Amino acid sequence: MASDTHTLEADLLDRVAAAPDLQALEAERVAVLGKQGAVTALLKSLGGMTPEQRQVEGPRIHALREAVTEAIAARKATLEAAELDRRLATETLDMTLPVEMGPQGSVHPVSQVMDELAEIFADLGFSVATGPEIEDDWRNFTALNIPESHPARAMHDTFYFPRPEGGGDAALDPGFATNAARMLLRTHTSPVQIRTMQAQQPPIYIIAPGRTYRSDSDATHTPMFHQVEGLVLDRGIHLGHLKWTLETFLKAFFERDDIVLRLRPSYFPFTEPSAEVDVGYTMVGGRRVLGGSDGWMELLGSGMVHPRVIAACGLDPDEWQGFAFGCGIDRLAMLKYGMDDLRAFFDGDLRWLKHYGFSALDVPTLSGGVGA
Ligand code: 2NM
Repeated sequence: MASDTHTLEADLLDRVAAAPDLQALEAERVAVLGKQGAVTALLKSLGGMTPEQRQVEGPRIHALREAVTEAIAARKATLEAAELDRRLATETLDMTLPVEMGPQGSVHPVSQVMDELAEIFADLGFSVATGPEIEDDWRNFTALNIPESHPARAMHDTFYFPRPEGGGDAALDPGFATNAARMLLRTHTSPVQIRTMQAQQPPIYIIAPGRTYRSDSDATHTPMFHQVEGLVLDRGIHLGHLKWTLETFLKAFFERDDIVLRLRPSYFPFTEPSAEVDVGYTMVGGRRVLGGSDGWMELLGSGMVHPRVIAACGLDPDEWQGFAFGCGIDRLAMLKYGMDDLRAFFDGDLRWLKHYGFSALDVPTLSGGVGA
């Protein structure tokens, strides 16, 4: 019996050591230690032995089971280590490959158009000027030759801040009208032009894009909207410069050579003379497309800067003349990229942004096309 157990043990250990893979080893384990296994059968045979036999055979059989169990565990560890080595060697991951999902998010059409404007006007020698959205009454109205009685000052148009306690009115610009220091949300970006004229000597060639606010809300008006205004102040500037600049800008922006402008006499307090600028359009499949001149749509306001505005900024209007213009950026974006509901611009709807947004890498350049 003793030599039987020894022979069996040697045989089993050989087979365990020879198991080529984890699957074969598991089959071996079941054949030896499973319910019908060889060693299990030996353990069962203990029941039919006399106590004397059991005393001798018991420890041998248990030792055999112990030895085989250990051998299987050792072989399993070896095979698992080999399997891991094999996977590490074959399942390589190239960390230099681009990630599967590209960058999420997109550039809002308003931002895209602002970048396009900056690019087009930079090519004409203009720089971008910015200023605060919270302004004082003087820079937003008075300096622009908008008298106290002007309808634009009516409470329903302008978002005013409450007057400071104890009436600190004259604190900001002492010497001006008592309302001068009253704070408000700018109703146009013109105060940026005022700040620029106050701060630097001409020649001045700037555009001022940014957020503006008016207490107005319907299908075509939002309380916050975006404007771009331009200002040129130099010697000998006349209406011809204004028309050429706007024509050149619109041709570049809409990427068409057949853009036609029509200047209509108009009135703004801050320009004299003033002109409404209409752009010709043609009907294409029931849609108005800029270019040609089947009809006219009003797109910009403009004019020669009023001498009183130049003087209010501390400059001599006999020495410096200039033109200015303004238009809505949101409207420019709608016309160029075909959106029809202004309110959707500021809803923050991810599906809308995904559809109308631009890639962060799609930077407008004159050489690459500003409408790309
Ligand atoms: C417009 C139309 C016409 C304008 C005037 C000025 C300033 F500061 F130079 F006087 N800035 N912007 C202007 C002129 C704006 O927007 C429809």
